[in-house]
Amino acid sequence: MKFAFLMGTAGSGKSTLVLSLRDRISSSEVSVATLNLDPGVRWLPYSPDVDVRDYIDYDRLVDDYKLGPNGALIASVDASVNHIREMRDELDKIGADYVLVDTPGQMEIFAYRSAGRGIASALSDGNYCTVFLADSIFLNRPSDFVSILLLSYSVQARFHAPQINCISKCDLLPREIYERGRLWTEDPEFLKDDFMSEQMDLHIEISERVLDALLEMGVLGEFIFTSSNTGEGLDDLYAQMQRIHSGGEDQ
Ligand SMILES: Nc1nc2c(ncn2[C@@H]2O[C@H](COP(=O)(O)OP(=O)(O)O)[C@@H](O)[C@H]2O)c(=O)[nH]1
Ligand SMILES: [Mg+2]
Repeated sequence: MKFAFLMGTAGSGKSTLVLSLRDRISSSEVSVATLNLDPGVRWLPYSPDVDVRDYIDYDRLVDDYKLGPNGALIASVDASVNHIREMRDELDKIGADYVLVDTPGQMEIFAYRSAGRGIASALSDGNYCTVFLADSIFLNRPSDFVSILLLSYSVQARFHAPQINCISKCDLLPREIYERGRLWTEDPEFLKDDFMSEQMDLHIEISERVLDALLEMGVLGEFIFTSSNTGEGLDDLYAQMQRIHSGGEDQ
């Protein structure tokens, strides 16, 4: 069983991608299970095969401990560590080839708490990759894109797992921004030029060295442009998952 943990800022399209990717890669040869790890979510676009909400009662935590929404989410994610075995048993019964894991809407609650990485490695026996979704709104300005590169790197640094980076919801991008984003992701020099001119316009100097360091570390790497609406990039995303998990084979 191979796991892919989807992560990204709130609204970046994680839950929707779980649905569209599952539908794209399930076939007679490849079985896919879905796991929801967002204890506070009210509605999901798919019906998860395994659901942390069966083990954690978010509303009760709010009532019993008089917690606000964020406090209750943090307590819920921490408490889900106690149910890893049961969730894994459920997944073993299903016996899917791939498990697509949906994480809490606000990524910091999973990505930046040690419970997140603990859950990922214990559930999967270390057999997992992370899929980072950079919302396409981050292509509007070069500095927005550099900030999402930093976020992508910080997820990679926390999880130490192979990571696939995507620009999500790319169907929403005007053609011009889409094309410019492609140039940025394919050739760092374009990104650097646009970023430096923006910094000059804004009269601020963060930067050249920060961007150079990111580029040197290879953070830019490959970005797959994906859309759950049109299906763009989903085959590429699956191909990457296969490469990571088993050298290109399905099983
Ligand atoms: N146009 C477009 N909208 C999307 C896409 N993926 C998700 N959305 C919408 O973006 C919003 C947030 O998506 P959701 O999957 O809940 O994001 P999450 O918070 O990361 O799980 C919802 O209204 C989705 O319908 C996409 O590929 N294209
Ligand atoms: Mg979600």
